[in-house]
Amino acid sequence: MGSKTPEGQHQGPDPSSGDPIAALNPPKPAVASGLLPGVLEGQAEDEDEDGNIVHSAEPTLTLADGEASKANKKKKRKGSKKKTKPSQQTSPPRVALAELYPNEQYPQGEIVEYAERNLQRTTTEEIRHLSAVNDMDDDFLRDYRKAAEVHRQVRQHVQMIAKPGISMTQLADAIEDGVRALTGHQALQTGDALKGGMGFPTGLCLNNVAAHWTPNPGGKEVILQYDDVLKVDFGVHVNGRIVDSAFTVAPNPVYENLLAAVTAATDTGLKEAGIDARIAHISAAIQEVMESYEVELNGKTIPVRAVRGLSGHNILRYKIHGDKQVPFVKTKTSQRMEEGDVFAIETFGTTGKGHLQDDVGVYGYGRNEDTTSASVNHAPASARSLLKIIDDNFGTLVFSKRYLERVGAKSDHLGMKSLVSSGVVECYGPLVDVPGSYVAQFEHTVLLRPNCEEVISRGDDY
Ligand SMILES: [Co+2]
Repeated sequence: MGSKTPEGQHQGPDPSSGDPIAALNPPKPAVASGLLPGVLEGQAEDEDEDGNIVHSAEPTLTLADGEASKANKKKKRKGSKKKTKPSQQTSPPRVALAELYPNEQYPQGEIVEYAERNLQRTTTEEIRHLSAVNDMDDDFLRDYRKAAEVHRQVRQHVQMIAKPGISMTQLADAIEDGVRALTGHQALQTGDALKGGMGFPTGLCLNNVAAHWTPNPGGKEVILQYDDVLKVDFGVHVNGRIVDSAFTVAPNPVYENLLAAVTAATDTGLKEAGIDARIAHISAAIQEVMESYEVELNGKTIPVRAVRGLSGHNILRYKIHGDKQVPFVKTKTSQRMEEGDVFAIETFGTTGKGHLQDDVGVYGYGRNEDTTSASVNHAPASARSLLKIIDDNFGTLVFSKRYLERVGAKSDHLGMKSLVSSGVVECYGPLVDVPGSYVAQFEHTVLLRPNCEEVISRGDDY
């Protein structure tokens, strides 16, 4: 989910806020986030011939029609340690990850070594100490890796069914049903959605709609066409650890260069990310790569532009947008990435103007954590009851009308207007480039661990 770039203001939480939710993201010194690189206690990891760490046994995919699976093609581990053989994922995906990985050793993401300047942070003693003081421990990595594996397994299915003729509601259902089954949280009982499941409203944005569109209950059905460019942006969270990752589907190969531009731009952002990395430098590098591409559409050569008005962002616990932003265009900022940060590195490229406008419609709602329930003491009863539903089920997670209906509230709840106008709840709407333009997006979540960067959402697909 892209972070809307604020105009001339610094966006971020107020660390002095007395809200209980803020206690989940305590201000921390710029120190450690994770564990030692390599083998964690009790964790089975293998190395291939080149010394690279490879994934633990991956579950194979069982297709309903009995077709052979491609999911285990890159299995190359030479196991000597005893492991429980995981059972198989189904298509559509419905087997909970807890069942596939009974020992909770979820595959790690792509490990990227830092440049030399960080090599001094290597004594295990020091790292153990830093990990301990930082609320980022075994549980943190386990939850993040689980959420990432759910994302990979669900998107594998989505990529299979995202063909011309499918509706946006069918795609959203496929994503949301898959994520809920695999995290093991159906989000039907009060509070269950806070334990695991959707990290934010499922984004399904077509063509010039860059971000923040989702099918709403009762809305007009939208069908994927051969010439469409569809951004699929969804989040999975486990205990508030949100994986934010997106890809673009374009059935017509004429958009190949547009997709190549955003893939290369996002990979550049990931490569440049690191402890102490200057965000201004990363943004400039992203823009340079993105704008070196051009697309030919209807015999016309169109330069790919990096989109303004959206940014990559850091992610906090239960909070998709933290206080740091990574624009896709050269920007003056002295902000740096820090050890322990989690970043969503995403880029958007367009054949249009690159400047986004707000469009009508609702993508989702999110609790403003700087306000307390006291701010609605004088609000209508309907607003107060809705706020209780929101706090009990979503906390500071951004949610859609579909998610609200799932917990039994009306999607056009009477109290919502009052909560939005009083600033207790923020409302997010679609962001669009000029009509006739095409926007593409790729996005990964990366953990800046003490000794390495872990691109947690990396898969065989992207
Ligand atoms: Co995002």
